Amino acid sequence: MSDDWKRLAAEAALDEVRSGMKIGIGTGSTAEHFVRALGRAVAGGLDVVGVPTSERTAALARELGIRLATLDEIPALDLTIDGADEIDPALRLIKGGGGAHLREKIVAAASATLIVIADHTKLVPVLGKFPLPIEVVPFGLGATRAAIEHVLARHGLPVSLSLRGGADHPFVTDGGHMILDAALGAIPDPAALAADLVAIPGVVEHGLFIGLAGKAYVAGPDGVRVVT
Ligand code: ABF
Repeated sequence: MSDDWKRLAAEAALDEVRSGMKIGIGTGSTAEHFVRALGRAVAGGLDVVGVPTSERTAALARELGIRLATLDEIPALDLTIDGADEIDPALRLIKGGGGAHLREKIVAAASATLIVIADHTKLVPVLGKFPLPIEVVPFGLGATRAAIEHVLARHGLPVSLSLRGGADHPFVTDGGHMILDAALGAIPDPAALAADLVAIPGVVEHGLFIGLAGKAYVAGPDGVRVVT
């Protein structure tokens, strides 16, 4: 069911795309539905150029004949369409469950707007049930981890970090970094936490997306609704 809702949301968001647009293309299973719908539209004559947010998305888009470019070639995009792990009522997001949030955030920030596609289970009153991904440089991991723990404690949040993939086989992002997932439960002040995390030298990015999403297409048992 959830996958059908993801597909419905992704297909509805295709309405936002017009010929001539430069669009960021997200990562994850919902975004994959969007890439497939976009591929069909391109085969039918829609003329767009896409900037992918991961190697995985790039490979699928290429296979489907979607014209791709980099942010070096096109530094400003009309919109980005991407999934999310959690969406709060202010359209603040947690992303990065798929490990692509660094590129996703760079591409979203280079876009006039970010449009989120999701099934309704992603809507939450307060962010934080989904573990917050924090992307870190492998060098100095122990010190960076301690600094993150210090910030979490200062915010009155649980100090519970786990290295994605485990110490023996850590998950490595497209950027060659590692991810610490923070099980927080609830994040009462996402903006303050975001600012403090990104100020730690070994932290490359975190999965809090604040002030980036302008709209969400959310699908559930009652169909697709647009949340603004
Ligand atoms: C990407 O894919 C991520 O930022 C987010 O972590 C994830 C959502 O996954 P899915 O669409 O597979 O539920 O958008």
